[in-house]
Amino acid sequence: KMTPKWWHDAVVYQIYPRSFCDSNNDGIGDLQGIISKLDYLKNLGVNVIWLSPVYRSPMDDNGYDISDYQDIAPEFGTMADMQQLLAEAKQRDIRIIMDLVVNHTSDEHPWFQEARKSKDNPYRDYYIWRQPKEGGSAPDEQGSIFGGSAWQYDEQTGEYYFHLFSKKQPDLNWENPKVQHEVHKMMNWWIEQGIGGFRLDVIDLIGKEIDKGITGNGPRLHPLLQEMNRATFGDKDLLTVGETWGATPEIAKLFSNPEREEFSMVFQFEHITLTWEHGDKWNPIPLDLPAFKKVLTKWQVELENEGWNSLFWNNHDLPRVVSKYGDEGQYRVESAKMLATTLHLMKGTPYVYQGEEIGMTNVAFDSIDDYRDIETLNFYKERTENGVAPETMLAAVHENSRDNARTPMHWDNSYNAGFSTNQPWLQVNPNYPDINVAAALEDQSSIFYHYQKLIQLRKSLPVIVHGTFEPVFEDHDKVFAYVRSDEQHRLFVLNNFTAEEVVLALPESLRTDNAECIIANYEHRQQLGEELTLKPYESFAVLMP
Ligand code: TEU
Ligand code: CA
Repeated sequence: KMTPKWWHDAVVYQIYPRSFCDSNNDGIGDLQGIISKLDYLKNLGVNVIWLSPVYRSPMDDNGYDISDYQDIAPEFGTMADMQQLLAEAKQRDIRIIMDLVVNHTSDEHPWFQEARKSKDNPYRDYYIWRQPKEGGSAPDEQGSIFGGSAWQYDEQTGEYYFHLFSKKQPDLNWENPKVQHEVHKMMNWWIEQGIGGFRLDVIDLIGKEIDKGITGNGPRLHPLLQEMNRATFGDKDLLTVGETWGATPEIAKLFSNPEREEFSMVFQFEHITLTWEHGDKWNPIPLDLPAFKKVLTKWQVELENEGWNSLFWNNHDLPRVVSKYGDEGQYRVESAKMLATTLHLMKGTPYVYQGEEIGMTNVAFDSIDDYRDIETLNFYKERTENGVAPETMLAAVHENSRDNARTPMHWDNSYNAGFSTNQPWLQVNPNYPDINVAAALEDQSSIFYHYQKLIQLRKSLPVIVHGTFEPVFEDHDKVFAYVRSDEQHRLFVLNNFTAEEVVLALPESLRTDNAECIIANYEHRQQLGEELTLKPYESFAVLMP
């Protein structure tokens, strides 16, 4: 059995600072904006905030390109604002997790500015340089995740540097012990500021061995992480969550098995990429529910005693969950609640992405010019130049662009959704008059209160946190159902993932006349007979007597 940790029953709320709340009306969300909404988050019930990057940055990738790890971007505020945020959050028992982006820095980071000066500069080996091939072309065919080559030629010294993301995000050379020490020192500095942990950006890329063509899950990865753990957060009781696109359950155990002393947990993306044809997000395909259930079940079962799951449907890189797996039209409220219940009652630590708790939806701007995300813009250009029809590409953008998640948060029905009185950096979703926090707070049956309830239940019912997970109706193509059990309770969770009524024959073991319904999105159920008819997107959880 696993030693209980504070983050086992925590619920994390992700803030994308640029889009959360703009306190000084320059069109960009900021730290004072976040401080002004802490009471709102307290009311929701979350006890951890994952803050997407707020460090000094030229913002080529909205802060995932850091030019000073120990300072705050002026558009977000100052270090004093950051200290105030930490203190005000602490008063409300909310911990702050910093986003640690150390696979790469900005090309405007002083390390890179030095490194590019000359081949014998002391910082040269902080990054990855290779000579051109004969004739001057890039050292190899490795592509960037944001499109084009992963190699950028640098005039000054006549060599190429390596970047898995934009050319303004050169990869750090983790084979260099100096890089390791600098990063550890910086992490310890943040720990001293009183943070609650780290979310480690694309951390499974730091063990790369590019000359062998290895980027993800390289042979040097786990030794590096164990060293990081020892040198920084290991004895500090912090929450650490690695972003690991390449993780299988086996790999996730390497990261999160407590005995190995690496991370608390990782984000895995296997359920996410099921709607990408051959792993290509610009070729979206419909959700295959049986496959989706199989993946989620596999992760629940396999990490049972040797790891810990993080539970999430969306984040700042992904489309809005209600648009993706639910119904953003007629059944928006029902389906958003169903998805919340499905996620929060599984075993693991749930993450709520800003706006998810009010059922915010994807956005569909008519013109590519209204998009801001570097990945979206790069791929739109690349694919349309290579013959994909602009309409086809725009449809894919509507489906999967990262900007779906990044439109400003809807606070109320005033101009720009109460986010800013000025033109926001990215336009608001035009549906804000209907979908906003003020409206949700006034309606006792809103999605917001459903999330609030789920978060409360996690604090009061240990079976949600530690109970075993057992799938039921495993082969059903419309419902996702499971039973969570511990010595005290048996919790049956049933979710209709479709807009259709579903008639189910319940096995004997799941029938009862007096179930205790703990949450539902239609009427509470007390009797579960032989046959059950579920309404569109109906979802409920009952404690069996
Ligand atoms: O994301 C990692 C990453 O690989 C994503 O860019 C992902 O591949 C893409 O969105 C899906 O198509 C992390 C951050 O979450 C992201 O915001 C950053 O842009 C990226 O790293 C670089 O730091
Ligand atoms: Ca601002």
